[in-house]
Amino acid sequence: MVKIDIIGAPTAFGQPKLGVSLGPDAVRFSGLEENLKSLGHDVSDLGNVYGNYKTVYRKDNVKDGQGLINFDEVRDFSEHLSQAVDNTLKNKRFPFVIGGDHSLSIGSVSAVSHHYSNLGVLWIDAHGDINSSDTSPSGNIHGMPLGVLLGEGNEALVNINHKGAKLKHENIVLVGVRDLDAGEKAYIKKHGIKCYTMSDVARLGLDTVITKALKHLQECDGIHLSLDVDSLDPMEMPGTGTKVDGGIFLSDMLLALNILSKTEQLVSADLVEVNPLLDNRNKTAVKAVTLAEYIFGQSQI
Ligand code: Z70
Ligand code: MN
Ligand code: MN
Ligand code: MN
Repeated sequence: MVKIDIIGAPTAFGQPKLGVSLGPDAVRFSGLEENLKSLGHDVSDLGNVYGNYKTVYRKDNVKDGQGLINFDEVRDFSEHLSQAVDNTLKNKRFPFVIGGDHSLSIGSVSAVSHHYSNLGVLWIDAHGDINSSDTSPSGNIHGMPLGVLLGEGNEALVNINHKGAKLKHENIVLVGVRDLDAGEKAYIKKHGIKCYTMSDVARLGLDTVITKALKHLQECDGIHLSLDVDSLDPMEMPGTGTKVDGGIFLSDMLLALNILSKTEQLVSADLVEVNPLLDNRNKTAVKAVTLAEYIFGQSQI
């Protein structure tokens, strides 16, 4: 039995497409809380986190001096989310953060890293999200959370929740990536970051990849899962902002999550980038709930 706090993080400030701020409710309306409860977990839905701004999106996406889009809003939202995640961990509960765009992981992981001195992160995504304000070609902060958490680029983002870098390069594993920018490739190589691309997944199988990833993180005192639904194939998950063909299929992902759910190290998770306005009859949110069930130990028998 896991004591789970569902935390809605409806931020869309990290990217330009409208609709991802509706993700948490689409996932709720697809049965998230009820289904996790029926698996025997103690589940509490804390509702959505909001920052000091009147909305969680902008129609005009404004670049600041450093080329960061909606910087003030992302910083503000990240600080608020990190406080919510901090509280959940203080209460000895599992923060399960539902997005919202992937910039939210700046707030969630910053808080988790304050409670675990050697935190590992399993980042399952079509993208690396390891740009910084220095390397980003777009200025979209949802392409930068790992860079920020590693202490790169804009200092105010790096210092969210508490000062300094939150993660060690050797404590990150990327899985399912198939769309990396040139700067991201160079950064991954330079720092020797463990990265299982989609080709690795195709060759080895996702179950083997996850087993290897867990072995890589075995010394960590906690593991945070950050699961971007665009890691799955667009045929499975049409309701997301940056679709990349050649992704993971649901059956393979469920097997991998089933393996992951068995480790005692898993302490927190994000499920991000569900965009109901881009979806086909809410099927992405419905599958997101299935992913959630498997993260918390659902199996097929
Ligand atoms: C690109 C950038 C990205 C998610 C797109 C794309 C990043 N590397 N991340 N969709 N989830 O703009 O930095
Ligand atoms: Mn992402
Ligand atoms: Mn803290
Ligand atoms: Mn992505």
